[in-house]
Amino acid sequence: MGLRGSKLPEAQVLLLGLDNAGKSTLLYKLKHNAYVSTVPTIGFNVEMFEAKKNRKNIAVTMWDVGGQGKMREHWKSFYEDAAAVVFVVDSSDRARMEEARKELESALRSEPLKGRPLILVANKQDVNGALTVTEIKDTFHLKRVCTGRDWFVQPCSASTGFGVEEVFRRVVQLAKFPSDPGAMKENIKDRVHHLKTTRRH
Ligand SMILES: Nc1nc2c(ncn2[C@@H]2O[C@H](COP(=O)(O)OP(=O)(O)OP(=O)(O)O)[C@@H](O)[C@H]2O)c(=O)[nH]1
Ligand SMILES: [Mg+2]
Repeated sequence: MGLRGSKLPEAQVLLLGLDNAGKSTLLYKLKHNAYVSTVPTIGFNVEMFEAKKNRKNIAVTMWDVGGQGKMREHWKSFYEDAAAVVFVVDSSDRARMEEARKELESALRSEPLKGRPLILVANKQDVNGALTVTEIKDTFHLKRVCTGRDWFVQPCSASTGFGVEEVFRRVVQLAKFPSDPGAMKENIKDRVHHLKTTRRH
């Protein structure tokens, strides 16, 4: 993965979540600061952002992969290079919370995503009866499934813009960039670990 053209230290960020969670709405709200009417994503959308971290310019590439049943089979092809996962949940869809929990857990259990930070976006907070951050944390057993990784739950409404900038700020904070202090050492450690574990199969 990676978009050509940027010479800045770059991190690939993966937007995951069930269909209708609001991933594409979030992506376009971030990119254009506007509500964009979406259709279910077949394949993926990708956008690049520039920001600052530790007073250095950095680039964030966000991959928004379709969340419909058939599309989820393709999620794993994006895992390898993901510096962070943003998992978007429709907080008002109580009926599908368990389905979302299972998908998140299965993604986080995969080898390439081991130790990668998670930003869980509790989206659609503008809808009456939406689960709160505390309820989401409990429902997703986040303390347990996020052992060994940095994580944060951000309340958000991708359509109104509430919490959207905070999502991005957390992404920049938690994702590792090549310019971060000690990042080279970490990258090499990750790479060796990955090679060791994939060789076994
Ligand atoms: N009320 C409300 N509706 C939202 C919000 N975010 C997204 N939506 C709506 O939810 C629907 C689905 O949004 P999408 O962004 O297309 O969902 P998605 O996660 O990209 O779905 P797939 O591409 O199928 O994986 C659209 O009708 C959006 O307008 C929100 O914060 N609040
Ligand atoms: Mg979409």
